[in-house]
Amino acid sequence: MNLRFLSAGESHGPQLTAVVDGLPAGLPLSVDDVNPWLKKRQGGYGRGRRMAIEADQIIFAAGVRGGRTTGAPLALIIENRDWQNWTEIMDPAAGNWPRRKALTTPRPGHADLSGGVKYGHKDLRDVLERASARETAMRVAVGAIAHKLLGELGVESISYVPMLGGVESGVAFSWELRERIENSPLRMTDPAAEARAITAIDAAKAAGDTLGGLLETRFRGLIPGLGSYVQYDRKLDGRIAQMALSIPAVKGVEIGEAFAAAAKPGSEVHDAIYRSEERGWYRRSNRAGGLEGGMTNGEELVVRAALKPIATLMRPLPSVDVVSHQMADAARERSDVTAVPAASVILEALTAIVLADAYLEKFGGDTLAELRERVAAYRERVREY
Ligand code: EPS
Repeated sequence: MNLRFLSAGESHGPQLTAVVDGLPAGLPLSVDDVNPWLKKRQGGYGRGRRMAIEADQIIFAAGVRGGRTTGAPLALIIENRDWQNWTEIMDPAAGNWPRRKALTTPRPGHADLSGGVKYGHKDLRDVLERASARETAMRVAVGAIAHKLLGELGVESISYVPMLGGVESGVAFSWELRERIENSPLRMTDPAAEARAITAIDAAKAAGDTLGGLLETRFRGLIPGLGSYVQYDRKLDGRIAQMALSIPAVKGVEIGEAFAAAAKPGSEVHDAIYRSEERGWYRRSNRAGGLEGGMTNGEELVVRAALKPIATLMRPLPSVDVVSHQMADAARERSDVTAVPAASVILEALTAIVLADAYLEKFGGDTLAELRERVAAYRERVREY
């Protein structure tokens, strides 16, 4: 891995922290490259009261000087405003049992039970604080930086919601709809579907229920040949799928038209190859979603993921108390009704990390200038191939 990072931080602890290693020196970088992503991730109709408390801002604590990366590891911080209300409960010093706000009734579909069994916690807050999707704020910050690097290499991206709570968008994606998507409370292409999905979210909220959906991200301007077919762990589709499935509540990933293609003959699935002086190598269809043989093929990358409904239900499912072993309703925590629009932004950001890593793997480069030269030379070779 060329672009490496680790994050730490609890949902109601003082802050989220990350160390990012492997970025070239000379990448222009300011908080304005990251904060709009954090804001987008916080948005979307159907989010809970927590998002009214937070206003996520990135702090560069190392690795950036004078608006540029230095080549040293980046240290990133996002403070949790809500921590002010949790200082006693989250205090690292030894405390009394039972703790205030201890959680002992695991939520079906959440990490609570398996995490408690695994780490021996009876206050399941010790599990949920880290299992919380709050953690994705920091990964989106890392993704925003990866996206900035990709932008320098001529790559652009988008994310949107093709379906929420069973309400499908009736308007096919196109890049011209970018502004509509960015201004939509659900990141949907279709205003009519959006209105119906908002009604569905309101109904789910009234019923104490939650909704899932589909997320899609696209990247264009990619070179062919990122990733490799030669070894299983170098295949880019596998690397993207791993990253996508690491988003809390994502349970399925699709590249291109994979699930529909499974029912069709090969002649209707594969994308015929063309070449012209003007366009170089190209396809007239992109059912493969930009990946063949574990490598980019130069067409648009299309990644879709399925997000299950959030596990915290205000009208909870049956569960068993881990202390008393009596049947009890699953825990109710303040939560979102749906986070599908936010998850689409997360999918886009995390895919950007995989792609930035793949560029650095193929081209190396200690400086952005070096990296750009090498990418430009390769593009020339691809044209002539
Ligand atoms: C989450 C529960 C909610 C969400 C949170 C994820 O937080 P709280 O328990 O503080 O109300 O708002 O998401 C975020 C904090 C975030 O930044 O996305 C959970 O249990 O996963």
